[in-house]
Amino acid sequence: MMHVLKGDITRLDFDVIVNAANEQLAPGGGVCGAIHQAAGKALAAECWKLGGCRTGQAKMTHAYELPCKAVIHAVGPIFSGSPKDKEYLEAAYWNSMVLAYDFMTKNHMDHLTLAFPCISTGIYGYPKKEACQIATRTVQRMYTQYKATRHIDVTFVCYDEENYMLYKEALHLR
Ligand code: AR6
Repeated sequence: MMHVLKGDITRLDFDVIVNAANEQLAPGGGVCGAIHQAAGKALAAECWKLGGCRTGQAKMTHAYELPCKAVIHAVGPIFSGSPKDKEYLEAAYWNSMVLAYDFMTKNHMDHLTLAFPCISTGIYGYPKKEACQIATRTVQRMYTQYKATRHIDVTFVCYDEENYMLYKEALHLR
């Protein structure tokens, strides 16, 4: 199932939250800055050891002082207008789901709650409507293709009203 929530992703006691990270996995601004701030300095230290993450890829860390169990750092594209943008944004969502599924399997969980921010739609400038379509379609494609991932409950956590309205519409919640 896919859900939508308006608010601050760092406050959620979900199993796993996703961070809209950069290729250096450095604590930046936006949701990334908020996640690092709430997790404490140990998160940046672990991220630093991972040696970066390419656009479209994702890596998992501990959650430290955050209320969730783990964090997936997914790097979305910096919007440029090239067809590659869509490919990279899809990959960021897809690869995050793969990691979440691995986490669920490794920890013998039969159900997992996963929260996504609206990756790339802030500092990276991705048009929000297109990004919302890509995010919801990619998760739906994952559910259809890999039936096992149905046990991952995905919540899109929107910080701004525009994204919140877009996701409600995309998920037919209005
Ligand atoms: N909870 C949920 N969503 C949030 C929060 C929050 N606490 N704060 C902001 N957002 P952005 P990007 C929303 O800029 O575009 C960072 O410096 C925000 O409204 O955080 O992928 C990284 O280190 C927007 O809709 O991420 C990278 O360098 C969404 O999160 C770069 O920015 C994403 O906005 C990544 O840029």
